[in-house]
Amino acid sequence: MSNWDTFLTPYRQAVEELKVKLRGLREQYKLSSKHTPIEFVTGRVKPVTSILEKAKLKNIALDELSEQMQDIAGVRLVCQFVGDIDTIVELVSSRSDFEVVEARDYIKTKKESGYRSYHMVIKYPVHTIDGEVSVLVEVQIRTMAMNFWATIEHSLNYKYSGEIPENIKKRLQSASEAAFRLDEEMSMIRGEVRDAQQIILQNKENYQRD
Ligand code: 0O2
Repeated sequence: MSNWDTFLTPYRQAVEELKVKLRGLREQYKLSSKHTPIEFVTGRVKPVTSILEKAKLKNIALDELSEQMQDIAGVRLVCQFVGDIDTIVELVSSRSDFEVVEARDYIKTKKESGYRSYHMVIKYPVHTIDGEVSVLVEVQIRTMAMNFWATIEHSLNYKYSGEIPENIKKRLQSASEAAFRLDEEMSMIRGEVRDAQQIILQNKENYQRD
């Protein structure tokens, strides 16, 4: 096993455990008659090449990675409505199995790129054969519209190695505003959408029972 494998093992475990726990919340909401604020959950451990690139860019010494790089482990919670984000923030904040150490609200204050998302950094305890180790995990919470935008922008950043041409940057900023308006519009008809989803869910259950 390489040193990187040893270093990343608790991060991998944290991501796997958190995915199970957060998906469990979604299942509980689905079983109740309440609207689920969690549409889907994903998670990843940053690849070593990206860790090294970010460390270089941010001047982080390799022996300080665990304290200074907060997103080596990341989980993402994607929801339907902007209002769901507050519910998820409350759910995450009220847990006793980890501690929230920081929060960054890129929805109230979007990034220059047009990026919107709510980030929380948590200290998550992992039980290893050598005892308990706490690792930092970045929890990103965003709507499907914000996620669509961020995914496209991330691919373009990759394609242009972080140097997206000015005209495409402008388009992305205007697409970010369009995504924001879509979120606003959907929030206005949230009640209608929820009723429709409830009916669809009930019909599915009937279909399964027949
Ligand atoms: P990856 O591939 O997702 O791992 P910084 O990296 O300077 O923006 P910091 O302090 O590391 O800032 O933390 P922050 O702001 O919470 O951002 C970390 C992660 O948020 C990023 O990880 C992205 O996942 C996401 N993010 C932040 N800004 C943007 C943006 O403008 N566009 C998109 N698409 N995502 C963003 P990484 O390391 O960039 O990459």
